[in-house]
Amino acid sequence: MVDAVVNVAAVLEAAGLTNRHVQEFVEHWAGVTGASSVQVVSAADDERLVAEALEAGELVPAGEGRYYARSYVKDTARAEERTIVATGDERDRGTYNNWRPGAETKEKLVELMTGASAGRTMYVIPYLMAPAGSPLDRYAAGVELTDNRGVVLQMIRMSRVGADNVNDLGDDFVRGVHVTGDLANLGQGTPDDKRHFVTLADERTILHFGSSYGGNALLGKIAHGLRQGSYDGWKNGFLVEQFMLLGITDRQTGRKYNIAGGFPSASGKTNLAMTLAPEALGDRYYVEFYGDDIAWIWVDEDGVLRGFNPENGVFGVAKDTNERTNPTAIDSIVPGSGAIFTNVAYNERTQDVWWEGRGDKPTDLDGWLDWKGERIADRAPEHADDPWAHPNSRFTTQLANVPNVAKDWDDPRGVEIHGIIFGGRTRDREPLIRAITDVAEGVYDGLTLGAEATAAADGLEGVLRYDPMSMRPFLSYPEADYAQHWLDVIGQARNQPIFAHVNWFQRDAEGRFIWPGYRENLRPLVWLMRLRSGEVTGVPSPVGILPARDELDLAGLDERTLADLDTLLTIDVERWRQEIGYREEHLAQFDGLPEPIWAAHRRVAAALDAERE
Ligand code: GTP
Ligand code: SPV
Ligand code: MN
Repeated sequence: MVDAVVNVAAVLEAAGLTNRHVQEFVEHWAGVTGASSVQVVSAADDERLVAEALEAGELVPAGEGRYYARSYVKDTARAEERTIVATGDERDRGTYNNWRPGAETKEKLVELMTGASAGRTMYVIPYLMAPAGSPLDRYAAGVELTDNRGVVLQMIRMSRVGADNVNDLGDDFVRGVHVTGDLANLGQGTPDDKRHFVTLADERTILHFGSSYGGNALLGKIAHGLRQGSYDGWKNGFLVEQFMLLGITDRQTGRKYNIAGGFPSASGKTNLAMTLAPEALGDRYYVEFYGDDIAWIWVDEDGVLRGFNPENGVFGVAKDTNERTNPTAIDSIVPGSGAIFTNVAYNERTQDVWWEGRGDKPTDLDGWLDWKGERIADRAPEHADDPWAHPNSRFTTQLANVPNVAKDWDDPRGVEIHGIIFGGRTRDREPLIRAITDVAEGVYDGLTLGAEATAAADGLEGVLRYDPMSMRPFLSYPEADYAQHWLDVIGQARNQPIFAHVNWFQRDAEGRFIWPGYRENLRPLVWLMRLRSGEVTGVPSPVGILPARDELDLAGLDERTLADLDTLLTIDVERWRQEIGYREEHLAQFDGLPEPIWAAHRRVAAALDAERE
């Protein structure tokens, strides 16, 4: 034990990790987990670690400079019911955060982690979840300890990794410990489920046990970038949200608008941020990618609402990604990109990868393995139609590979935010877009975002639920405080953003999406920019301003979409009145919800009643 302690400090020193607090942290957890060695990593170690992972069979090549990994079959998505926010203050208990008392939760995790990395290397990942030099830097640095090499490779792609990020910070860094555990023996989904994904928010400590899946294992991303971040933001005056962030430039007017937007997991953030303008609109507009999953948002010293993407990469959903739906994504995962694919189908002969919606299904089955590693050619007849890829299979690639990444994506000052949108998978009720100019109504709209959950969370696909601002799985404090915090932060901004609710997922009676989505989503966003700058006026409705049909640029839309346009651009008042009842029940769960939110609710309800009369 004494020897190990001496060694840890020496190993860290040798790797240039000189922060004494980090050294103590690593020593402590190396002792608890029983790791046999300690290794500090930086982005420069990627090539070596990839080679080691290939050698160990943890990765296989997917063509030149691209890789494939398969995960344990019961470890393919976030496990929301196993995710806990723990603090020492009972008042932090919220409806969605599975709050537990900090001290006993920590004890439980220490018990689970004790000796659980025996014989393994403990990798020390010093990281920053921000462009270096930002005003929020002091909340963005962390050190993840993990016993999993694959997690290191993902972290190198998704965050900025290197000892310099933490050397000068003293005690001001998030402590993260990830122990994979014996995945085949964790009782996933049983009453004796050993998985625990804990954020000790008031200690700025994250302890995750029992998974190697992204959202459960890349502690910089979800646990720090969203859960710890939102707690720190609440205490320190900024917002941390599961938002994409994009810029749209209108070359004709020279105006540029930056839009942030919350869509629940696997509901279109990556695709929207990567979108290209529809071909039919020529080269008038172009979209720049800032972020696809997380935005940290604050009001600067001039009173300007700004935001940045704290990530360094994209962990994107593979399903339905192809040259037509998202050519930008396809270009960002080409051979040589260093991309890592997880749980897609893999051809061990040709090293090709494939997923549902990639294009035509390969007809020559030779060499193809499904996401479980089973030979597709040998499938029993009753499994012939099973998906080849897991619905939550993903690709990981660095932002630098994304063709439309903004020139200033790395600017520590972030960008001004002009619009905030919410949307999700809502098969009816929600029109294509409705704009909201009042801040409290905009915040109310985010809080009542109702949509279908997706395969990004285990066992929840298709469940209709409220997902406030798309933060339900990541909220680390109570909703009433969250609502107030939103009102406070946005209230300070002198450039009040315009809000909007969008829906790309309206369906007809046969279940077909009536809006073509993807690149075409730029059309309603262009309308929103034009509304904000007074170029169009829209049509008022009880739930916001809708586009008049001729205010949308319809060039090149197909006949079928044009025929459905009236459905897309109108609201069903009766259906909405019913929704108001559900919302009332939903919001009533949250003690102390700010009065302006209730007032917004009552205004919308009254406007709907008036419309009916
Ligand atoms: P997370 O990374 O889980 O937070 O998800 P995300 O919100 O970034 O979702 P993403 O953009 O990766 O999309 C998830 C799924 O929705 C993919 O299968 C997309 O192909 C599909 N999708 C995205 N945009 C659209 C759209 O406009 N229309 C339709 N029909 N599907 C879409
Ligand atoms: C999500 O589930 O919302 C994701 C993927 O963005 S993960 O990073 O795994 O949480
Ligand atoms: Mn997400």
